[in-house]
Amino acid sequence: MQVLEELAQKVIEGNAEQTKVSLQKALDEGLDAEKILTEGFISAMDVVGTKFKNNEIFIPEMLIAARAMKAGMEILKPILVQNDVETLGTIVIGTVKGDLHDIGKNLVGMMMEGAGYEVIDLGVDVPADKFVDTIKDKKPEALCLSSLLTTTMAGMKDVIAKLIDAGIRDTVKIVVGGAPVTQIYADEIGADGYAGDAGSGVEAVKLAIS
Ligand code: B1M
Repeated sequence: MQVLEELAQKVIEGNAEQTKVSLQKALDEGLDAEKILTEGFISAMDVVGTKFKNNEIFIPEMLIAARAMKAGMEILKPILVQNDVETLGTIVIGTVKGDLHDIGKNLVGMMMEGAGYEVIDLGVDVPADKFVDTIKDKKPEALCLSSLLTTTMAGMKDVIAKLIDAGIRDTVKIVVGGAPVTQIYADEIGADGYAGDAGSGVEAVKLAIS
């Protein structure tokens, strides 16, 4: 398990090159990709978040830690996403307007791909109108909305309101997630599902569209 602690430490330090070295060690030791993701990468970002909250580190350090995680995820992604299954349907995903956090959203997208969905990723800071236009154009089975800030969560409600205005709310299932989002909030804004992490994101989408 030492290698996962080492990996997490390299991410916390924001050392992308050493992150890749530690990741390779973990893979060479035969550790499971999902365990590496949870105990190496996600736990590191939790430490980074706590340090930021306690004013021990600031935005630049948070950013370089995120970059180190991304460098590692480029290697881990193909292993997490290995699948030969037929496409189960299309998912549109994005982080709502005003919010630049994309690590969690990217993980959810990867898990969806791994589960056999075609994923259209609209990126971060996505205006409600862009979600509406994409739903009209691509007609996906589900829309996954991500928000990491209490100040941007309301953007999810805006997307649902605009889909209602456009008369297409019932054509797509909406599943929401992100650190400040809860099942209670999802119910309050009229979403069809809520997921607290990337793995349950897949389950929540499957449940919503079944
Ligand atoms: Co920011 N940030 N950040 N940040 N950041 C948080 C979120 C924060 C909790 C840190 C803290 O104070 N402890 C705090 C938010 C407080 C709040 O509102 N409740 C915060 C803040 C305040 C800010 C700024 C406002 C700071 C400032 O400028 N003063 C600023 C906002 C910028 C903006 O968005 N407009 C800001 C900026 C940044 C960086 C750009 C530097 C960087 C993001 C880089 C990037 O994403 N490319 C950053 C980072 C890295 C973080 C922390 C440290 C890590 C986030 C992360 O990637 N976690 C974060 C603290 C934390 O979360 N521990 C923090 C790992 C990731 C795997 O988890 O994203 O939660 P998460 O995703 C999970 C689940 O939430 C869920 O599944 C994922 C995988 O399990 N999930 C979904 C997510 N989306 C889903 C969608 C679904 C389903 C599940 O759809 C179905």
